[in-house]
Amino acid sequence: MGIAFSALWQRVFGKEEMKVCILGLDNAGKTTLLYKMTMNEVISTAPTVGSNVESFQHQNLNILLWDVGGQTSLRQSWAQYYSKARAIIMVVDSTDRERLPLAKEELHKMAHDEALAGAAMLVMANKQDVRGCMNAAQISEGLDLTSLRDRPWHIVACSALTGKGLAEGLDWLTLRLKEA
Ligand code: G3D
Repeated sequence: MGIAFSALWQRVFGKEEMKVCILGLDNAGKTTLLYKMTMNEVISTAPTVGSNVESFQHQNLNILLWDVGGQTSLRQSWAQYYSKARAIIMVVDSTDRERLPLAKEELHKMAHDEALAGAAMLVMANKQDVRGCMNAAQISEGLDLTSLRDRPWHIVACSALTGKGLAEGLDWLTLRLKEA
């Protein structure tokens, strides 16, 4: 399973140097997803970017892993790290009904950030292995994804633990990045 993801990931992003943002509220499963998708072949490059931002290198990719929620005053100084990112992977904890409105707020802040204009947005409705979690349609509605009109977006139901949905998400990104 891991090897397949690593190959897929390489197919998605090709050989050129590229920036990708993985963001979401704390505990959404970003780190687990990152390691699953890259088969642990990821190097932490700049742990001092900020208390809730981590930077990784995987093959030709610069990956910024970012806990969003609050800290608006610091956002400005992070723009240099994420400007010109080609893809945004927003990870949502499908069991966290209470903080879905906060996730929505953060997603739309990113969507309106000029530094990320045009970047493809993949929403990963994570933790689908947990009984009683929200499904992708409920999360899509809660995040008001249909209001995103200036960029391609897609939502997948996934589980970083089982690997379900990861290939589908990466396949979608492959197509979008080829089109761009
Ligand atoms: P973050 O990087 O977004 O903050 P983490 O989130 O990747 O650290 O994950 C937070 C917790 O959620 C971890 O549990 C992790 O194992 C769990 N998690 C991540 N993805 C999934 C998933 O798909 N399903 C389930 N059931 N749990 C998941 P701990 O207990 O280590 O805090």
